[in-house]
Amino acid sequence: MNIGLIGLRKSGKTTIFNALTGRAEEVSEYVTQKMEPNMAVVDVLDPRVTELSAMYQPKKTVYANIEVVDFAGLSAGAAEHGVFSGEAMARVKTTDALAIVLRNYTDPVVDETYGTPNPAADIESITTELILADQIVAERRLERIRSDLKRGKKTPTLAAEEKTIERLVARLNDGLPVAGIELTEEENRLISGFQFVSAKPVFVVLNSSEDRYGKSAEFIESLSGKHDVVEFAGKFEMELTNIDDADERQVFMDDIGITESAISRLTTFAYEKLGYISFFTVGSDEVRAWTIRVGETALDAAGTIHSDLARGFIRAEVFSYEDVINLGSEKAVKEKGKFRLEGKSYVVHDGDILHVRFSV
Ligand SMILES: Nc1nc2c(ncn2[C@@H]2O[C@H](COP(=O)(O)OP(=O)(O)OP(=O)(O)O)[C@@H](O)[C@H]2O)c(=O)[nH]1
Ligand SMILES: [Mg+2]
Repeated sequence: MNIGLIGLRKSGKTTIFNALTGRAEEVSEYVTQKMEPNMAVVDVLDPRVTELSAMYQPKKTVYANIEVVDFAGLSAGAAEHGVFSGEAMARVKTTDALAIVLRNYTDPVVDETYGTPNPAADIESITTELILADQIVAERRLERIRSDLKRGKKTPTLAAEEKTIERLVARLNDGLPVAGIELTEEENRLISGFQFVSAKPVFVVLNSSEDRYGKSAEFIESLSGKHDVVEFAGKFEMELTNIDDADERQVFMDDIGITESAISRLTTFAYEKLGYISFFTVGSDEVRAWTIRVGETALDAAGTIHSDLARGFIRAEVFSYEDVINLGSEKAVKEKGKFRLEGKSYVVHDGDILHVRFSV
């Protein structure tokens, strides 16, 4: 999974990035020139993988991972000049979801330039920028199509694309994101090349100062039905990453009511809200976690491991993490009749352990 942190300037994206990844990228209250995004890959330290690894004693244990990308800050009015620079835009397109970081801290220097924190106004302005950016792309495309049609280049595909883009433009004009529009498979294919930014799943990261942390129930409530919100005390949590001792870290966290590390809160939140689950493969060589979407099948899971496994898929042997832990061994799982053979269309559950039989 790949999550992009975006937001207005100085919302605290890099601070959050450091809190999540343990990196030490430069954070500054002053305008920075750096345009290229920071990137880091972080293991998802799923305790189930640790347990399975203790049971199977494999040569290698591989956790799932999340890639976090920290983009340069946007300014209001950015859409006109392109919300993201060329390189950043290419990166944005490869993200699975965008986390919109909102500033909920005061700082004398930052406040002087950007005003006192106003997360409600900021979410509006970011959302508007993303929609505007897509509107510009869609309208340009529409003009192009129309001029091609006029010049007699009429093909059924082009005519179909015109219709689809017209619908998108209408929706964007209404201030609504591409995400949420109902499109047929064919329509989706027609527009997939544009990779509209407002088509991406988004959620909000509220970046609160220590003294504001946990006190934004009203604001979070006001976004309900529109955006899911996860709150971080960015600066505080970034500083926590400098403390090596876990118990000591916990003391600080308890102090302001933080239950788990930033990365584990983000991970849990992202899996749940974006609809991801984990399945595992186990053996003496390797115990490994894989990430797929809710509703994906044994065949999709096989393809996630390797395209050969999907191509030559015969059956999947399936049992659950819970069963193997509760019963103590794979042998016991078999004896209790909890070991199943499933076909291609089996919908994989969170915590399933899969062994794919295949032949190519
Ligand atoms: N008090 C307080 N200061 C914060 C917090 N988060 C960030 N800051 C400060 O705000 C300034 C900007 O933080 P950055 O993380 O660099 O913000 P950014 O969004 O990455 O900024 P750009 O990339 O330039 O848009 C720094 O001086 C941080 O120390 C916070 O939660 N509390
Ligand atoms: Mg930054």
